[in-house]
Amino acid sequence: MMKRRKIGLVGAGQIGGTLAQLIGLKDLGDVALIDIAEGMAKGKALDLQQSFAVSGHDCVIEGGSDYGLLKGCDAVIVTAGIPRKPGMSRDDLLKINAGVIKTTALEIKKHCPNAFVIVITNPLDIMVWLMQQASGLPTTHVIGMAGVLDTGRYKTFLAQKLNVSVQSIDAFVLGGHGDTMVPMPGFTTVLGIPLNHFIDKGKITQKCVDDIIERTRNGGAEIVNLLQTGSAFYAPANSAVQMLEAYFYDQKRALPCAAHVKNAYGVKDIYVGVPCVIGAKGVEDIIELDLTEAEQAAFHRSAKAVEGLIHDLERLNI
Ligand code: A3D
Repeated sequence: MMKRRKIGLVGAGQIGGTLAQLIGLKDLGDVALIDIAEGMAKGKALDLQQSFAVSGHDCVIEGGSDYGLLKGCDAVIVTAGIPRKPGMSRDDLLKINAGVIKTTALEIKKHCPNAFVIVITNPLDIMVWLMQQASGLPTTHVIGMAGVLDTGRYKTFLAQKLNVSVQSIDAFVLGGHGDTMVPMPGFTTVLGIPLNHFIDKGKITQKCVDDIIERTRNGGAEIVNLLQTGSAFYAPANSAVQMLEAYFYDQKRALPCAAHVKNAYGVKDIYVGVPCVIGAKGVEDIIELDLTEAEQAAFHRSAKAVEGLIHDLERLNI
């Protein structure tokens, strides 16, 4: 008999709540929703449980502030942390969120050391690095969500411009999350046909592709400015669920994720966005590509930014 899966969600904010809903509606398993704001975790759990009763989904969802709820989880998705507030320095934010990740890492190690862990908390690449270091979980089982979301944004804008379904577009982004992300137009295709063909045929201009890349890089900020409070949460949650499904269903799906790179792309022992294969063993492979000089330089800038943050953590004694 197959046991029901259990998914721990640390952080019951915008993304955490959306994740819980998606997991329930997709019948991926039971949910433990944990947040320092106990009432919010309990309240959202109760609301969602009642919503599952309406749609006839069997997901059992518990909420609270006790990390003991993580016991028996097969996977954990971490969104806990605070956003940067006015007047707060980058170091302040790094310190606070690093503290949250460290605590969470130790609790995961204690309650569900065999879980597959997906980190979403920003600053992403360094938070996922810290999660692995502090938990001691295998690098195959600690991964960060960013590339799937960034790729989703890139594909959205391209599909709109080319007037084709997003389903026909294949693409990925490389490098760290945020300003240093490296979209890869050279590896973008529509029905397997390289994007360059569409530029040659006048379906889209190079300038337009460049603008789309820029808009993708600023995709998070664009939504923050529109929402006024908070940041994107539907697409980030959907992206993490895609990674979770690849693991649960042993899809061996190639996805761009913040993964541990032991020695590839000219970097060693850091977490950075690379195309990886996710299956039942976690991160089963990292796909290495021959990059152009410009792509390699952009990737290095991205990796350097992550290394800089590792030094910041040491400097701040974290
Ligand atoms: P939000 O709605 O603020 O939820 C975060 C939750 O974490 C809040 O409910 C807090 O109460 C909770 N929390 C804070 N400290 C703790 C703690 N010590 N233990 C347990 N819970 C705690 O944010 P959100 O859901 O919109 O975003 C969550 C995170 O994801 C933020 O760090 C965002 O910056 C980040 N994010 C990353 C991406 C990427 O692509 C990497 C995209 C969007 C958001």
